[in-house]
Amino acid sequence: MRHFTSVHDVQDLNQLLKEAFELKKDPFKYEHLGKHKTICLLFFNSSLRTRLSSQKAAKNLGMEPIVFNINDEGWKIETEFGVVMDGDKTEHIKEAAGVIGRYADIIGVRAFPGLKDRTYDYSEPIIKQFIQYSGAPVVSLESATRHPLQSFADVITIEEFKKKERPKVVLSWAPHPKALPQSVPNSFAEWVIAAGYEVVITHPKGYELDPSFTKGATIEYDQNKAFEGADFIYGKNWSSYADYGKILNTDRSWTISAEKMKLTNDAKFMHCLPVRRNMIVTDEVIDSPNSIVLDEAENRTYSAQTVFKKILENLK
Ligand code: SN0
Repeated sequence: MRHFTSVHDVQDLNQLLKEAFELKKDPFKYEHLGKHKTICLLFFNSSLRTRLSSQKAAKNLGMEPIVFNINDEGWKIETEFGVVMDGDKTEHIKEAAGVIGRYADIIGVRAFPGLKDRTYDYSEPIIKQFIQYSGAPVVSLESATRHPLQSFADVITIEEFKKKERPKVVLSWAPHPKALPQSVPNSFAEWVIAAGYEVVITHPKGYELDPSFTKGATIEYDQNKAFEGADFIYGKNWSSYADYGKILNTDRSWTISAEKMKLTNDAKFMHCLPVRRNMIVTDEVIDSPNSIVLDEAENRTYSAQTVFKKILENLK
């Protein structure tokens, strides 16, 4: 593996899962692999789990992590080409990426979408420019359209908790006061489809995701019907893809409640976090024994560590 930006960078998902479980059992098995290697974790946006789990994963492999909140602490970065830089942007992404590539053996980048221009966001300018101009392997720490380390951790978690070979996994839209990216649901859909689960996506009309991420999933507009017999409920809000970046609905009848969970096959509740309590999910559900949100968060270390290990093995 050279870059990691989506499930398409994974040659063999079963093998990757095996390696993740090996690392979870014995996190320091490869503690010398990253000796004298540097990973730069670059954040254009906020983070809790991604930042901490990536640092921990890097340290478990013997790597030195440098964490840089570029928007708060760095020069303002210009990402457009051919512009006269006479405004507030000090440094071009071409030099910034090139410089970081001289310091780091691996670069992790988090850059959310602007949610204004769909074509621009879905062309993944930031992550692509880092790949092109840094000369280093690039790991997505959530890009405009995907959050692959989260989705990989989600699949690890489903594998740990599933009671049947092919569980029914339901991705449910839920209300939120802010316009959020489609990255987490896009990415979750493509990973759980690749894992071979029965995948159902439920959301109000107008919240259809880009169909290139959901091919192989069933779209069910009736949330109650979608929940019937589910083994896993994955709650998440996203803004509209069709009416790009817009909030079309804040209907709290979509909030994941104990009553809705009763329709399922004693399903586990999942969410990538951070989660807005009593908007996305009621206190009762997230505080119930069926909630596995902390297990998911714990597995972020092993999804990151597995990916960093694959990239390190490919460096030499
Ligand atoms: C991000 C998202 O993509 O939905 C990151 C999730 C890992 N979530 C948010 O930005 C939540 C913001 C909020 O105010 O609740």
